[in-house]
Amino acid sequence: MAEDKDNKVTADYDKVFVMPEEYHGVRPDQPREVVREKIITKTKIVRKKSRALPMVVIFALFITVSLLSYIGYLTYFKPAPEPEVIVKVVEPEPVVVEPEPEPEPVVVPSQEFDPAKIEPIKLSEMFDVDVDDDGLTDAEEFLLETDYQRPDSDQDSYLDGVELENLYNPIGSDPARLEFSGLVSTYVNPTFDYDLFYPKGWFARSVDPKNSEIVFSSPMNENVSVLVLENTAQLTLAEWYSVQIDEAEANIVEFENHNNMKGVRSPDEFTVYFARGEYIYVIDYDIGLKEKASYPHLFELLVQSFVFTGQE
Ligand SMILES: [Ca+2]
Ligand SMILES: [Ca+2]
Repeated sequence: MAEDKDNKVTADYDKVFVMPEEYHGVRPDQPREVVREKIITKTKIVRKKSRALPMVVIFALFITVSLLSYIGYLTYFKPAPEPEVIVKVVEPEPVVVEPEPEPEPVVVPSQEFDPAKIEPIKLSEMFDVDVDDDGLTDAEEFLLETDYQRPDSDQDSYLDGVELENLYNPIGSDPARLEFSGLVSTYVNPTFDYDLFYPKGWFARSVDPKNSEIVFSSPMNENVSVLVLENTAQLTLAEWYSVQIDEAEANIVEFENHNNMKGVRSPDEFTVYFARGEYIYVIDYDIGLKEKASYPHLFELLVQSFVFTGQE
């Protein structure tokens, strides 16, 4: 049997009553005001306690939620570390500057003239026009009155040029020999004992009283001269030539004419040399400033017909 706070008995079932906490320490003999004051004080304490607990719980929850939130943030929203920016410093390749090649030194040709090192223009490279290609230029055929359009003017199977070179008459067989054809004259040098043929129409004259230099002039202002020089040491032609002309011996060309006279030719073929005793005989063809030789085969006529006379 128990009573509720209104002291009403409830008999239906057993009830356990506990003295409220505010009555703890209250004795029944205490005056009512004191009891009342204690109860009020304890009630306030209890209320304060009852109010403080939720605040602690809420605060704890707040802390918990905050921690969880921070952990979640770190877990899911932690910003990925920024990629390490590797700054690769590329050093520029060194620029290789090729040094400019030094200019080739300008070779100044020596002022000394060395004819042996100069390849001359040969007479055979300067022949004038030869229409019928018979070995005589047109100018020579006009002078000799051969047919400049017929290689074999006298139809004897020998070309005009071949006949003249061999001292035969190119315009007939009677006379067969050139010296009797009337196409050439014979020059005789009484001082130095030689003679030779020169073409008709040419003029022969002695430059000096001793006949040491004879000039044969052509109507084309081309001349052939025969000059006699002293050779007291009686050098051979090769020796004399190398000393006088100061050219290499190998540059001269030995030859033998139709009178079996042995001589040498200059490299340019414009000069021929013969030797006898104390003299050198120089036969020289001069075309002046002309670029073409009109009478090269007539010059050759003088050379081929040259012969020593008298006693050495
Ligand atoms: Ca001809
Ligand atoms: Ca002929």
